Amino acid sequence: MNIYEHIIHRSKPKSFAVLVDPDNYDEKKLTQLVINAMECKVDMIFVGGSLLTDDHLDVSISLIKSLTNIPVILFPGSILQINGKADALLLLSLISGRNADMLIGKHVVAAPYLKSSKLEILPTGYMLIESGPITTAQYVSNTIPIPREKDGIAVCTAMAGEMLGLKLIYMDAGSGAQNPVPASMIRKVRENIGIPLVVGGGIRNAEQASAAVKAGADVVVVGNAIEKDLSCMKEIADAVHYSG
Ligand code: 1GP
Repeated sequence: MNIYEHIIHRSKPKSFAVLVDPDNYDEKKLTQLVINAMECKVDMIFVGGSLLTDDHLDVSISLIKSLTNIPVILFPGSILQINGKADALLLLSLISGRNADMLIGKHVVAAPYLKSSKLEILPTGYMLIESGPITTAQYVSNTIPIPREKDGIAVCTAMAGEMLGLKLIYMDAGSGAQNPVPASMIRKVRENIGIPLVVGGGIRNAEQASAAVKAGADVVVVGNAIEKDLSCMKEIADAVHYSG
């Protein structure tokens, strides 16, 4: 079973993904993270960032792969973050924005590299949701996020993404967001699409993770909170796995 089939067939429990920004982990910290991830039954490790400034991506993926069988999925902030040592790649089309490069341009450049890699490609409708102060993802992508009270825009955007043939919808408040994606918006999007829904950005505790799952998230992604305090991984993982 490939990673997408695994997500599709797994209605319960929901999946928990930890996001690793390679700039923020050294070898010791990343090793500890992976050990904890195995103990907490983390389902996927996302690797990437809107803006990587150190050249740690390759070495980080190699280290994770040497320690665990948890699938490693690239969450690329740019085409520089393609790496064949990972298992899969979220091919993100930034459908909440109107930046042609992020919708299709970068994908054209990346296509031949992706085709010759063994990466499983996960075509993903990526939606940035307003979350407070401007996030790095919003700034770097040069796009306006969907206003957090405009559920209708989010629903229509996700529906269009599904109709275009995208296989996942990822609603992201942005890494380190002040506020996570509102539960009401997650619920309305969930009610109107049939493909799996990934939700992340600004989720810092079990309560927020549980709210996302109860609203309909199939995959919950947490990066910053775990980066800051590894000890919160267990309760967030349990909230995702047991709230559905
Ligand atoms: C960001 O959804 C991810 O793209 C995770 O966000 O780092 O805020 O948990 P955090």
